[in-house]
Amino acid sequence: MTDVDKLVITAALNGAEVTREQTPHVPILAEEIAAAAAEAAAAGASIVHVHARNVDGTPTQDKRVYRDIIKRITAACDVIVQVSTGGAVGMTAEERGDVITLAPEMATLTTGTVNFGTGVFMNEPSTIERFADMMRLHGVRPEIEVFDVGMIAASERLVRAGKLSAPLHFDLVLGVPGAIPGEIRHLMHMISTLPEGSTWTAAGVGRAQLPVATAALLLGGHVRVGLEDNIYYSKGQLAVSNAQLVARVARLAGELGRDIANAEEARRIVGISGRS
Ligand code: KMH
Ligand code: ZN
Repeated sequence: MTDVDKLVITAALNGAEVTREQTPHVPILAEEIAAAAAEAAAAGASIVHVHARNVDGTPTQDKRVYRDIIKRITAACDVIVQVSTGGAVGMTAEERGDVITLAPEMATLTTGTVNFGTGVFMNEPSTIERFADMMRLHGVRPEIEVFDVGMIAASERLVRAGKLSAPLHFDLVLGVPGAIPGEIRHLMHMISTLPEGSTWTAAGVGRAQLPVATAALLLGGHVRVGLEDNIYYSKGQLAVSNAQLVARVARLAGELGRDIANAEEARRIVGISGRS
């Protein structure tokens, strides 16, 4: 198996919206996020997708909090730290984008607006272009976060406009209420519209997490799991950690003969070059 065939597992550790009331296991403080990252990395994750939180658990895009999170994770383990530019529903574009100036290895870039539960995840064309410009300036590898199929075509327009460089790396997110449903037929359709040469990860939300992850494994894609997207291990049973969800994907991959990429291999696979 060559490096490119190996499986990149992303652990979406906490998100912006998951609360301690919903699950006591979601990491909030920087030290908790770093510990969760190290555990997830030991279980097979090579990317951690992180959101910053205030100490009371509310979401923040404060650069100082992200700086602390990145420092602690980097000290704890070798993993790609992918920060969120999505933040939380209702945040301004200005507050969301500031984290890019920290020059993390990777950051999310959503290429369209979508209903997101009871709110609207707003991404105006000017915001998307600005975030893309900032990522290019700071040497940050974008992960194109798509919640519906039109966002894939939007990212191709950004490549044509010189705002993004192909090949792109996508995260296909399925199952957010208001966005593309978490069904395999929709995953197949999304994959069929990806630009030639792209790499892709799939993330199923809620009960779609396990079926979408399994389909991605079979289809040669990469997988994202974690408490941001799904707080349950099985019906009615909370996952006790991000690592538990990662470990299940690693076991499935083992059964299917798919080797797991380490962080260095993952950097090559998703197109991060010359940073470490
Ligand atoms: N919290 C969502 C509104 C991202 O991290 O880039 C957006 C989100 C996507 O989680
Ligand atoms: Zn996120």
